[in-house]
Amino acid sequence: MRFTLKQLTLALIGVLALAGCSSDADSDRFEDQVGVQMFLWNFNSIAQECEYLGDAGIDWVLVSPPQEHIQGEQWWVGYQAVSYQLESQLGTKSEFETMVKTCGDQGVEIYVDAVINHMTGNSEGVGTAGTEYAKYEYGDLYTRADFHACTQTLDSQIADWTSVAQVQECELLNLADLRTEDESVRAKIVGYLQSLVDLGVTGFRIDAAKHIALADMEAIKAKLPATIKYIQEVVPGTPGAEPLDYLGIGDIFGFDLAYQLASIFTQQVAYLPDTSTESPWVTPSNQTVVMVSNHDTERNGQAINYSQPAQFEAATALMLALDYGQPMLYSSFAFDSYDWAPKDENGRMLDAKCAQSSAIYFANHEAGTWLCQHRMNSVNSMIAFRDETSGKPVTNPQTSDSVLSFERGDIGFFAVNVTTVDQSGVEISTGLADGKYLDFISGKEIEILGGVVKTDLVANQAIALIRR
Ligand code: LAG
Ligand code: CA
Repeated sequence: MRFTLKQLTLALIGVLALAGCSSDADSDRFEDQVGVQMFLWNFNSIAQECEYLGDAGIDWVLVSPPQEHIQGEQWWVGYQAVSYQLESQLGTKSEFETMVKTCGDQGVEIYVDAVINHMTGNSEGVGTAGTEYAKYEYGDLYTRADFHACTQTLDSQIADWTSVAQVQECELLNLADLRTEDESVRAKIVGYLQSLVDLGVTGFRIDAAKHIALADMEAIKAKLPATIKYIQEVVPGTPGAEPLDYLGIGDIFGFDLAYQLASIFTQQVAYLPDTSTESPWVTPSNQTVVMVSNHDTERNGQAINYSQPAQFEAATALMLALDYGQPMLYSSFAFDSYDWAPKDENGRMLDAKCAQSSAIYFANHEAGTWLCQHRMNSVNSMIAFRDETSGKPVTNPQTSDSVLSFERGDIGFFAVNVTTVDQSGVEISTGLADGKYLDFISGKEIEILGGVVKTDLVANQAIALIRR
């Protein structure tokens, strides 16, 4: 991440200078980068938002699937690929190119959500670029022989999620499953990914990565530039295809932390998230992209979503305060049913816009509202706190019934009220030196006296202190 004058002004109204802000623009630490998933933001809207994102210290944006897909009013049509032409509900190829360039000028890189495990579940239709298709038949691109004929289950669907063979060769959600073991299929996938690299894309989210055999991922990766980054979506639960198994390819999404954050803030129990790598799905910090939620978990109840704005903001602050993984923020729209998305009559996503102050929009839950969670008040200041405390370990974790706190080396202190009940006169003992500290979130000064931090913490409030 990087600091600009504007960011500092935005985040801390100039007071950061007093705290001795240091720039770490050259930092190579994986944990120092911060991304944001701009779920279904169209390319024009992302391009416009990139100045804000760059100023906020955000390093990359994950864009939703940009390739041709089935038509429909549902949000998920993008996950049913029809061809690899860049013509989608998010915009055209030229709009995509403009976005990559505009964002690049602001120091913001583009990651693409790559749908390469499967094509459509839909039986037939016309794609968003005009390609006529039937399930297993996609013009010149793929025909029946390019898809798995899964023999393990009667209906060709994945039934046993503990069977790697089924998970990788049978159909996920009835979606035509590509024979990624075939050279010809691999070549087409490589061609698609390379075309995006040629347009300036930095990396990929590999959609449904655990449904692609490791050997196939390896072969695809081997044909692409070594500099490309991969963040693989490997949902825990299939022995033999767990997150840890895919580390040789690249990075992994940290679902586990999202689940722990949900449990902390919905059950209102303060504990320090366990990020040790002793379980088969908790991956090492320097290869794990962590999040509070993504587009699936915000709909399936496994993670906190915008319907609990205070918890969502506090969980985001906690994620940024920890030193585990590379955070990916999440930004989305309000919805009133699973399938629904804000589109025009042609099935294109409507432009996304943020209010001057994000908090206004975030409080408005009318379906179609762009929530702009990436503009939450505490995000910029927590990115600044993360920068300040880069490389300093989490130490002295403490919990009471309602408050989790810890220190970051000898300079930072973080505390959050995980409950919806205001707490006044909270006292937390600390090993940090006595003196005046700046709360990056509120911009107010807090004094540590006699080794004790004393503060009020209203419902879900966090403080992030740095010595002045
Ligand atoms: C993913 N990661 O592995 C995406 O994060 C997830 O959002 C995708 O599902 C899934 N894998 C396939 O790429 C999404 C929706 C599904 C939707 C699917 C295909 O969550 O609800 O399925 O995209 O568009 C829909 C219907 C299903 C139906 C299927 C095929 O909901 O009932 O079986 O389409 O017709
Ligand atoms: Ca597969």
